[in-house]
Amino acid sequence: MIEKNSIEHEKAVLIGVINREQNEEKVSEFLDELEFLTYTAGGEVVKRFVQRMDVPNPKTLIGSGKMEEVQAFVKANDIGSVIFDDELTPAQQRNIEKLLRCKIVDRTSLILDIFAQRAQTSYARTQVELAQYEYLLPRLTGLWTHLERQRGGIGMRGPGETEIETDRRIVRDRISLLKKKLEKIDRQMETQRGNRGALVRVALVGYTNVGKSTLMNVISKSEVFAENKLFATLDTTVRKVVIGNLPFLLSDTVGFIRKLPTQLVESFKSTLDEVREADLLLHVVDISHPQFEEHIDSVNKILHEIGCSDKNTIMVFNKIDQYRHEVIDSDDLVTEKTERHFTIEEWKRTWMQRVGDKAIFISALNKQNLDEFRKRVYDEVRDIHVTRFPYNNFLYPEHLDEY
Ligand SMILES: Nc1nc2c(ncn2[C@@H]2O[C@H](COP(=O)(O)OP(=O)(O)OP(=O)(O)O)[C@@H](O)[C@H]2O)c(=O)[nH]1
Ligand SMILES: [Mg+2]
Repeated sequence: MIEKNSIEHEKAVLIGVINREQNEEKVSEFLDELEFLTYTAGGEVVKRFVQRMDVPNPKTLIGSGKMEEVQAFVKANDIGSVIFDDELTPAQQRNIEKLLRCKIVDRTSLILDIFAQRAQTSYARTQVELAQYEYLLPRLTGLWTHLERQRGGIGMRGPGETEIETDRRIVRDRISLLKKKLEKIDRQMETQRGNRGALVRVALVGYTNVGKSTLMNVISKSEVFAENKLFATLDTTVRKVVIGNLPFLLSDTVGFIRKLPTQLVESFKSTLDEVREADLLLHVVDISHPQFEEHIDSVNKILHEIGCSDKNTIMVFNKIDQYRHEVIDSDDLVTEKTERHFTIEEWKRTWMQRVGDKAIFISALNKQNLDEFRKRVYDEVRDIHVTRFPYNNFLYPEHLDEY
């Protein structure tokens, strides 16, 4: 089921749609992210097609004129995959496949593909495989409904349906098998988590590629894989960290993304248990990313979905070394100042206003402001510890100079 590097070094084309919900600028941002996803999956984007339309074409998503343009380009340039930012219905996918005669990928299947490539442990692989089958199941139905309709009528129903049923059953059996396998691993991991004792648990969460693993590495002096690609981390790593003389557990886990496929959220349930069971979340943000505030919203949405929105959270704004604000020419009386022109100081003020001392600005890579970060985490962990063990205060020295 898991295909490795299925679109490696392939030439790809991206397709986005401008409508009432997403204006031109938004679509261009979405396609930037889709391009990064494509690159992470091993593909190379050679062209983007964007169409303005309020109602999507039920047959092919984009209009027939635009589709002809894409068709000609695909043929002339040896394109391996055409990647849509919007989710396609099974019927649209089939129709487009017939027209373009190359792989048709949507955002969800692209993300699933990356997860499949990146899954290292058998646990992660099982989770991804489950998500892939969950994605496949309704599409399988669609495929056969199409054939059913084509054959149609009396006499054709029997064998057709048997085939559909057989296919669906195979996939369903596989799904329940994978679920059982995961349940077993879950129980083992639960026991493992239970064995960790009474230490306070802190979890790094955030959008993908914001620097969670890098921060984990500098804080815990460990060697968690970090790179400038999306979803570098799929498995959860837990390390014991000591700040001052206060030990706690820090976990680094899978990054989030806008429209994270629901199948993935569901099958990564157990990986996300680490987040669910944490006493404190460090929500890491890449402040140098132009859409960082949207990223925060996406992460909060997923945290809400997994029942973690009320957790004690510190906002960690990372990559301050890389942040560049746009400067307005002082003679420029026309351009209005927007968030794009905020300096780090201004961002600090706005976020401090929102979350008080629960915001901190650092660079994990250049190790800027890490002492303040450590102190903030220390204070928070200590407070949790004190509430939990009110009589056990031997841990806290008078002077906290040595973090
Ligand atoms: N300039 C700069 N780059 C950073 C900083 N922190 C991390 N990076 C880079 O950002 C990229 C992503 O870092 P990771 O630590 O892998 O990010 P992550 O959040 O763990 O990503 P996923 O596991 O993919 O979700 C790497 O290329 C890091 O070197 C920072 O403070 N400044
Ligand atoms: Mg990571």
